[in-house]
Amino acid sequence: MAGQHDRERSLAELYRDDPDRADAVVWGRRGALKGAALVAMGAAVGAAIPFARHMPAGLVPAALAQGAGGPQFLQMEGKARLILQGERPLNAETPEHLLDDDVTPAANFFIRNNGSVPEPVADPRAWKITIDGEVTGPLEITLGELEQRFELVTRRLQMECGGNGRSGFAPQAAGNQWGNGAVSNAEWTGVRLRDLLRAAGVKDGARFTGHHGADSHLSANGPAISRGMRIDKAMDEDTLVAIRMNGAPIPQMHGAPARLLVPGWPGSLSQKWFTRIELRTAPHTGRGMGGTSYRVPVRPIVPGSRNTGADFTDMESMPVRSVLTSHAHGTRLPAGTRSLDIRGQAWAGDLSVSAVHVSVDFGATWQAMTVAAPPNRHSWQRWSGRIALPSDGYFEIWYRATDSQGRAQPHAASNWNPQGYGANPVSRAAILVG
Ligand SMILES: Nc1nc2c(c(=O)[nH]1)N[C@H]1C(S)=C(S)[C@@H](COP(=O)(O)O)O[C@H]1N2
Ligand SMILES: [Mo]
Repeated sequence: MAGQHDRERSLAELYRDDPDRADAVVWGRRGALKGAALVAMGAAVGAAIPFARHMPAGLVPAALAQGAGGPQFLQMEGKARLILQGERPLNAETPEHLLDDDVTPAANFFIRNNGSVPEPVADPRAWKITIDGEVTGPLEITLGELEQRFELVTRRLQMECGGNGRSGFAPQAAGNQWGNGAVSNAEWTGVRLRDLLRAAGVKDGARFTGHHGADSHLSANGPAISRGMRIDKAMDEDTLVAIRMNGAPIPQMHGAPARLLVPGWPGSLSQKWFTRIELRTAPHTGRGMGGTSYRVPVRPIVPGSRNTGADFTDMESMPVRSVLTSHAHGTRLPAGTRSLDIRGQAWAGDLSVSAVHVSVDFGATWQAMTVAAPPNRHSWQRWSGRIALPSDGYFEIWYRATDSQGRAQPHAASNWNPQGYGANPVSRAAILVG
């Protein structure tokens, strides 16, 4: 007879390899975790589950929800232990607990490439940027001239991949399976894009931008990515042509010597190795525009269905989201720990964050955290608070932010789309006491 121990271990393995099946095995059709199933689940997560009575039917414990084999980590000089999402092109995500700094250090900054990273240039000051299209006087300017001619401003700006949170979608959407960590909040120094555009003379017919960079697609066939946006966003005072990150030259991986920084909108607009911006009367047609790229349904579609994206709309301001940074997912705390000071960051695209709530009883009750004001618009905001843990055992910290228009993170990712944009469900971190 297989011992209880074997059964427990195989359940943990089953959760790792096939969470859906494991779930069916544990939950059956009864919809409540009781008796032997509760014991097995407790063993699989490594502790008793004090709030099991509140655990929603079918919930895969956060402790077991990781994909087969667990994550792989990036090993790169100058970089922290980021979660590797892909090597060609190179993509890496920041674990939430490495987003604890108010200003994201270069080492902890996530990496998102659509092509190959260009070689560094010998003389950054000679790097040229072109402004053309619907302007009265096309401009070509070196970074040396740019610094002389225009006011430099410094801002803390959140930059988040349009696909951040994608792993929250069921069924799985195409692309890197980001958790919440394709986000950063560095201190950027640069020239306001609008100052540059005005210097070139914005024509009345200019409605959209098109962005260009120096990197090429892995196929060596054209640019890696070339996106554009409505001109209003280009004229926002926080949209920068950045030349410094955290007071230092921008690292090569992050777009040296100059990049666009379009805070609060999909990170793909923040062109790295930035060489040219064109103003246009019609939406840009570069790589990453149209179809289902960086576009979301206006009317929800059936999850998993095919769609050409013809009726979709370009993703603009990113939805509200929060990260827990004080405790890594899977943290073990000493037996007898009954209260815990926790903290994290929250942001909401062009909006600000009005509240963050936390639950440790699978959403039965929620507690408001303290949310700090942002140092400037488009910066993320620190949240913090103290939670009570009534006993030893397995807990999940659930955290949920609400934006300044009253929209909270939903319990499940909504508005499914083929390329997986805009998933911002309530997040969960597993905590073991004892
Ligand atoms: N030239 C260029 N710019 C780019 C990209 C790219 O592949 N090439 N990726 C975009 C995407 S999708 C994101 S999310 C951000 C990521 O910036 P990071 O790698 O500095 O974190 O850069 C954007 N700018
Ligand atoms: Mo992105």
